[in-house]
Amino acid sequence: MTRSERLFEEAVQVIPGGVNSPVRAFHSIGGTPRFIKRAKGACMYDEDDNCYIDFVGSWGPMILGHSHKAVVDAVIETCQKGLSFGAATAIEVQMAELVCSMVPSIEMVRMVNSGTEAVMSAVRVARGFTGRDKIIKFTGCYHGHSDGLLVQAGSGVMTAGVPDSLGVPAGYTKDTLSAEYNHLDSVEGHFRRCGEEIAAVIVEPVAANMGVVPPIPGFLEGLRKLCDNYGALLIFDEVITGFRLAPGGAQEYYGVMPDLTTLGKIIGGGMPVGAYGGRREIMELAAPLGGVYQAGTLSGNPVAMAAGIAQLTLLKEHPEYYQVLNEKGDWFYGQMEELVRKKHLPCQVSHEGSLGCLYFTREKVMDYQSAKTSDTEAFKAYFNYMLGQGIYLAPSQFEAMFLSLAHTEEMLRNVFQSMLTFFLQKV
Ligand code: HOZ
Repeated sequence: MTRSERLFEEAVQVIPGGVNSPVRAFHSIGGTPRFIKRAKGACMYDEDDNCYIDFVGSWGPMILGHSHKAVVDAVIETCQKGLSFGAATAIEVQMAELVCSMVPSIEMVRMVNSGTEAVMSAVRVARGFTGRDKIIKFTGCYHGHSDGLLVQAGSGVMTAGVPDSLGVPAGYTKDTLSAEYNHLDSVEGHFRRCGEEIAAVIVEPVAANMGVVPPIPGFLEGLRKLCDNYGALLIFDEVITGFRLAPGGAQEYYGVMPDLTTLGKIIGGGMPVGAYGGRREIMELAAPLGGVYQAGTLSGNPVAMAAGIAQLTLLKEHPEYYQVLNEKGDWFYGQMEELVRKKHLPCQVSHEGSLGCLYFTREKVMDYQSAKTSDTEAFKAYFNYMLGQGIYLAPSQFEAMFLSLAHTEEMLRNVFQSMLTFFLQKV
């Protein structure tokens, strides 16, 4: 029995499903989750000392690679001064200034502890600002696990076998309207029916919780226009795209400005952080300035701020990193596309910048319905083969692959070789 197997046996006795977040339980791909002991650069090591090239990167934050020296040093130095004060600190001001200087539409920002919290708070501010209750979200987009947003969500909900979560009272979701990603007409329909009641549209600018689905040209622009026409706010959930596609996230990359932006783990460089920000007049509604209440003892925690500032500062000072990262993505996913085309594989490669997904379907993936045509059994075989080759992919068909600056060309060529071998053997 391996150490991971033994740990999992112990874990299931005391943690629901043996994990603290469902997707990592490996339910949809079978087998035992690997228990990770340490990571450096693009590599992770499990408790049995197996080494994996990691394409999860803590679900996004590891843009510089794991355990980057600047980030680790900043954390150690800050820890020595105290872990949490529950009082204002200079480092929070530094972080807020950094975020406002990088993300084009953010004039004011509030730190929280996770993406879930960021979205929950942004939606509350949007409702407070507009005096309206309804929000529109997209099927297959995931915005964390707050009650009102667990409606036809992506990520683990897509493989949990239930469309929505138990335990969410109907009253909490009655104001959540679902539309189809990349289908402006479905959004327009809601606005025509009840435009005066809609506070906000929330969207992942690149849907990255049903695999990876980039917006078709005109989709984000169309959302902006519809929101403007009906006096609703546009919220970009940039928990995955923020500081990844460009220094200013998807809004800079696509040139479409939201009213509010939510940010998550990336802003903490791997520490538990989230944030929401946007136009000054909207953000001034957050307590204590305005009447929208939101608070948290650990919000703006100095250690988390130090890690985030170290990573964001490097990204800001080196805009060329984005060229490197995005070119790496274009090359790597381009090679995969070429393989699929040449060998007539029953697959689609969907990607944007360093984010990508190999879907096991012949249908072009552009929304939830097409993503769901994937053969999850085929993905399961692929995942397990790759894991056996020392390649750690997200353990679900409906999650993204994340490249980092630490992935070398040699590593990517090896991954590509393993893919080739898998398809030659199995398909
Ligand atoms: N919600 C994450 C995937 N989109 C997974 C989080 C985790 O297991 O850490």
